Amino acid sequence: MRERSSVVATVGLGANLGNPQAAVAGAIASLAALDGVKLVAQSAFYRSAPIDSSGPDYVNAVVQLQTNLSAPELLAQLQTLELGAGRERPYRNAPRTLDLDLLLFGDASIQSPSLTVPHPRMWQRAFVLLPLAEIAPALVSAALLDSVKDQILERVPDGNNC
Ligand code: A4P
Ligand code: MG
Repeated sequence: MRERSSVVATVGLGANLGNPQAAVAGAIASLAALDGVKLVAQSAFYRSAPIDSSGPDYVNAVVQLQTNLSAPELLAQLQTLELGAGRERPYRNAPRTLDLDLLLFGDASIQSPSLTVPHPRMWQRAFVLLPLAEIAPALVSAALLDSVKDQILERVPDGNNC
């Protein structure tokens, strides 16, 4: 069988129920431990008020993974981790113990009933763009960052992200 080529996937993590920092830190460790996945970059953690949502403040981070999984395979792994963290979906944008979004999959453009990549709302959200700019500055222009400057984000101090 032909070896599957590897891709850099970008994943956004968020949580605002339970212990959000522990949930995000635990999810990063779980992603790094997946078969066929290598953690190649990890942003700091950022705290912000819910956008188009409700409940306690969110903790967000962005990671880059080198993977030979396909995009649907990686999405399935993300959803398994969400369920393992007690994720429930009572309504759209409900507060959550863990949200793992596949933001980018190499330079792929994917539109299927269960997967849209790039994630359609990522470019409007400071909680995605600031951490992404930290680990992949070439992907985030100054104009994009300027367009979300009214969304207040607090960087969680280093050493305090677990
Ligand atoms: N799906 C399609 N494309 C994707 C993708 N690229 N990544 C499908 C992940 N899933 C994708 O997802 C619903 C369905 O989307 C999945 O079954 C999958 O097949 P979901 O996570 O259950 O639903 P959701 O939470 O309504 O959607 P999503 O996309 O996670 O919501 P948003 O738009 O990202 O908003 N405020 C702050 N400060 N921080 C946050 O993290 N998050 C949200 C969630 C709102 N406000 C926030 C934050
Ligand atoms: Mg999601």
